[in-house]
Amino acid sequence: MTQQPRIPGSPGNTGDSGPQMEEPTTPAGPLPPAPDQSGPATVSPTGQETGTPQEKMAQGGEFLTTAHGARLKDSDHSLRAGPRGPALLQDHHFREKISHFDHERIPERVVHARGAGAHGVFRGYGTASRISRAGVFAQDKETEVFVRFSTVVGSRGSTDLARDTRGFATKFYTDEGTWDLVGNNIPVFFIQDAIKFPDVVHAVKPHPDREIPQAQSAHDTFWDFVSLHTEAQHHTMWNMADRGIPRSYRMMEGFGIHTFRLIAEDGSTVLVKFHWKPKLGVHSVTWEEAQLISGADPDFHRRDLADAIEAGAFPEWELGVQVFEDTEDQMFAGIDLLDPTKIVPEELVPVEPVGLMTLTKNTSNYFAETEQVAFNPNNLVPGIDVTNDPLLQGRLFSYLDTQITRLGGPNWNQLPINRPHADVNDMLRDGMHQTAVHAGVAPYRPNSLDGGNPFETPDGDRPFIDHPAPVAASVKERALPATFDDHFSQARLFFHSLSEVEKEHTAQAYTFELGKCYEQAVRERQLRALANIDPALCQAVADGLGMPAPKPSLDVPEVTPSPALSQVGRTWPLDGRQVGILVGPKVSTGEVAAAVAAVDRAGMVPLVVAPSGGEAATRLLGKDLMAQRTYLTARSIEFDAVLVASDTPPAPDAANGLDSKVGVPAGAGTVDPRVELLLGEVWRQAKAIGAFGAGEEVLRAAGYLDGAGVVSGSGGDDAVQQLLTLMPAHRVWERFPTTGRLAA
Ligand code: HDD
Repeated sequence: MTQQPRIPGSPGNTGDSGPQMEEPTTPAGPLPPAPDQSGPATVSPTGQETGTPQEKMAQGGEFLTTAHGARLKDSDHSLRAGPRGPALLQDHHFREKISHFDHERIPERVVHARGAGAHGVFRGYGTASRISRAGVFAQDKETEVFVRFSTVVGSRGSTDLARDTRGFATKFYTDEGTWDLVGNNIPVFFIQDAIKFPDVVHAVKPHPDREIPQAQSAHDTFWDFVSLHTEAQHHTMWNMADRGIPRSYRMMEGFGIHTFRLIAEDGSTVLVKFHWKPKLGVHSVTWEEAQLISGADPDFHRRDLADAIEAGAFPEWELGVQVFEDTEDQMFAGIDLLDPTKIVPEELVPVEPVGLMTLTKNTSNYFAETEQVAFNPNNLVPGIDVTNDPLLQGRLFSYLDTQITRLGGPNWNQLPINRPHADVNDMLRDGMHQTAVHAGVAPYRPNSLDGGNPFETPDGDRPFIDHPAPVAASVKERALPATFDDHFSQARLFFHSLSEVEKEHTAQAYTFELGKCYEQAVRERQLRALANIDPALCQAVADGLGMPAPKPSLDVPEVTPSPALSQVGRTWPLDGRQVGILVGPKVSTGEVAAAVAAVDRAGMVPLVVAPSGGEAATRLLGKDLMAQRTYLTARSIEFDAVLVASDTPPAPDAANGLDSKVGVPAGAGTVDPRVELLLGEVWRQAKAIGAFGAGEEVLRAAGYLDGAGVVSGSGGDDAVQQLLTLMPAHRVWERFPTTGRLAA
């Protein structure tokens, strides 16, 4: 595990300007992409690998040119009738430059507009080969993938840490065509029928009059919708729980949500639900952290993903399936497998691992890859098929349709990031942005003029087969089966599977969100829904809102909790976690070096935090250690644990501390106020805290030394070893206050 990535030549991230870089004077070609940033595979629509590495970068040569390749002498001055005269229409370079700029933006996605992507590889375990003929599952078969994680509600420039569902969309570039698994980090959806999708999206998006609030569900229209369409209660419960504010994309589960049908070599079928299990476990931030992050580092998840990949801490997920018999009624233990608002608890049907995905490469161009990638649940390969889930059926129309507006025409499959890595011979022709130069004269079949090409695939050559699933004789009607009617018992099951701390967080989230609603009728209606899910939860939220708790209008059923749904109680690997090491005037550099080495050995990232940066930090730490942060630039949100390695200056250095003296009475306290703020936040965020040497005095003076999850060591290495006993549980859970009202 290496340290935080740094721009070559920079002194670290302390905010200092560092050595001056010389301005290049000799013409040179464009820089190649960074080692982890080679472009996406470019395979032509006829399957040919196209382009030299330079062509793939779409830029070549050492000189600035126009778009048609004429070399340019001056790009800083427009052509004018004399230095004080008007601009001339004939200035082709000006017009081309400005006009292209005017058209640089494409419509952002109507949902999932904000995202981050990465390339990787999926390796099949061979365990699914008995149930699916899809080659991607074959033992040790490696398939390139591109994954895009996203929030749902916010615009492209919104914060990563909104309370929201996260998209988890994976494109498998298989030899047999592209397979897109377009899922979320929550295993259920708001609605049961795709026809309501525009309604739920209109409800959760900002209010149409003033376009407020951005990237939030804490407003009247959202709660109006979910309290009227009670099928949304289960998904909403997951959003209000800690799952709505993940610690990292690397620490989220993913779910295909719908039930899919897998078809084996012999034609037999099973029904499956797909699960992505992160190797690092499922973790969340606290609500306070989420709010701090949204101000201090709105790119938190995006940065975390890119930094981890660049540092070589490649994120991994195991793909697994819950397998069900493909029975006529498509039910399991009373759960309708076609209802996307229901899960099947893992304790009833275990998730069987079928392969491993590793993300190994950052994008080299955000627009070309992450923005232009187009996912489509229609992208299926032989051996994987859809079911009649009414939500999935509607998605099969929407995604294909949406790309035509978003990417400007029907040829979006030809964009490098969307090109299949299998041969394509599709008879689709022309249209906006056609980049293929198709040969032949007969794009129809059968034909005699192009030698009969393309031919239909015979059975032995692995065509896609629409499984001849029987269709029950019925009448045309706008209706869902009665088995979709129970909207509350699984929300209750989820709530009762949480630990007491997680339940408290969930109650607080409901209270916060409903507290942001202005309409009393909306709050009352949502409380009535909560009463049918769990009267104690309803009471806690009603108390928070200062409203009476309604009685349940339905029988509240007994449920058997599913421990797999809680994030508390297990331990997880620490790869890529960040440990802040605070140093001050009386620092022992040898012990700090030992702490840095111990954090590094544990696969984590040490970040040394010094009173100030530049030469002052070098004077303090010597040449072999580097300060990545100062007291001023450090913030609790980027640390998973903090180690206080020495004393801190008793009073802030005015030049560096800016307004940190405000509110601190003269002579008060012996701890630098910025360090006090940091420790206070880290404490409330229930993260492990450690100290050694004079650092213990800092913790004592700040009042934390004897607290839960606070350790001290005899030296740098020992203190890190102590931290390592706490960190695998992710948080010091006992630090969160509980009221006892939700304990049952
Ligand atoms: Fe969707 C994007 C996931 C229901 C219509 N959806 C989109 C993305 C994800 C999902 C992860 C972003 C893909 C990317 O990164 O580019 N959507 C889901 C899941 C659903 C779901 C897990 C339910 C199980 N979606 C859904 C329905 C409809 C849509 C019912 C319409 C009837 N979704 C879209 C869309 C988007 C989209 C409007 C926006 C941009 C895009 O497709 O490419 O077509």
